[in-house]
Amino acid sequence: MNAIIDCEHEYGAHNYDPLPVVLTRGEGVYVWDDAGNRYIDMMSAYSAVSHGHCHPKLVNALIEQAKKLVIVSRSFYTDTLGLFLKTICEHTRQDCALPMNTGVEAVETALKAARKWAYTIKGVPQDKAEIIACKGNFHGRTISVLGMSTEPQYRNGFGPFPAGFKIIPYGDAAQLESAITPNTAAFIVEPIQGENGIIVPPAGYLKACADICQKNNVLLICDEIQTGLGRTGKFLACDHEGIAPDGLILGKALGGGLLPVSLFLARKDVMDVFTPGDHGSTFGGNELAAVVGLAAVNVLIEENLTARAAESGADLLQKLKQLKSPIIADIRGKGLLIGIEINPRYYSARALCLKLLKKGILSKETHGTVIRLAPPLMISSEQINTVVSAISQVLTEAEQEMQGTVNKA
Ligand code: IF1
Repeated sequence: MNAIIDCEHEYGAHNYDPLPVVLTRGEGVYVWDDAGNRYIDMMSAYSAVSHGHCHPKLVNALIEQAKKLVIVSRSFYTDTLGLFLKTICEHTRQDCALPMNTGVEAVETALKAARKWAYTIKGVPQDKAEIIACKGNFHGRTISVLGMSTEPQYRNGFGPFPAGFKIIPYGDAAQLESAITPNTAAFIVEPIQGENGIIVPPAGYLKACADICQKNNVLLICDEIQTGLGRTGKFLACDHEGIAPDGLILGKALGGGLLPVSLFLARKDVMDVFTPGDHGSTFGGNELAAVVGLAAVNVLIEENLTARAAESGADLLQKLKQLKSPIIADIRGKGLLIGIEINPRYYSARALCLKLLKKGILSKETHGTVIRLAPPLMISSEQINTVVSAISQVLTEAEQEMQGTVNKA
């Protein structure tokens, strides 16, 4: 293991601080390390592997298409992109979609659409469009998207950033209303803030924001790159509040855990601001991505993964809430997007993740104090029980260590 880690350390940028494990194989909820140890993956690659690792139907779809035609550029039509876009528009009740690759590329697409819609449809003066985002947001790491970020570490050393963004607190619709001006193009928001620590806003927040946006002719754009595609127990997290945003961003699991596939979806009048040559991407909407993306949506439906996420998530949340420990500050989430907030005065979230690793559970802390639990959506109740038992054991170990230090003191 060490030689592999040393090699990555020597030749790779140090932009991550991985846990000390070298993974070599994945199947469903499980991954194996280079010593043959098996782990339950509670990270699913930040929700990109909702279907489970190396899903046979998705891998076969990829292999068969890879033998036929992979990419010809958008200079030509292909026989799969239309069906993929039609299918995802029907499931999300959006009029049309623009395919990209990574999540942040789809976010950039959304920002460009919102600005051009503001200038050409709403009548905002050129270069005066404002886009409102929330404190604690995470929409990706390009320099323009970081223009909205409030996280010092993601911004330090990378300025200057483009203008045109306004930040409001998350979870308070009244703050949105008071931030809107005649130049406001859009409000971009995560239905649940993932990176910020699985922050679930008050019930009714999204609906209130949707009403405020409609009243003020402001586009509501929901970033469902992490919360979408069944993760929170509904096809979209927006569905919990029965709203259909004016713009929607999908990514991660849309690629079936096999390759990057993302989309910006929107109302027709918004998407129609793009004219040929306005925007594009070499790999955006390639034949392979369209086939895998379509298969990912179909498997999500066929295997009823959204309902399973709702049921398993409720089961996991309820069992976690029964764990009583001073180390736990809060347990929160929706569906299979759950966070355990650790009280930093008592223990470190990363240290607990290292203990969980030794017990065959893969997880990772986010924002320093929150342990993210976001497994593949087909996790079984037995596997959930194994995870809860391991968490209970590591909490007990941590408390004994704390007690030990108290006794020594
Ligand atoms: C990292 C976070 C999770 C996202 C939302 C857009 C993007 C993401 C809501 C951009 C990406 C990833 C990025 C990855 C870690 C991971 C992450 F902690 F960074 F925020 F999941 F919570 N909108 N999130 O969550 O999509 O361009 O990456 O495909 O950058 O370390 P991307």
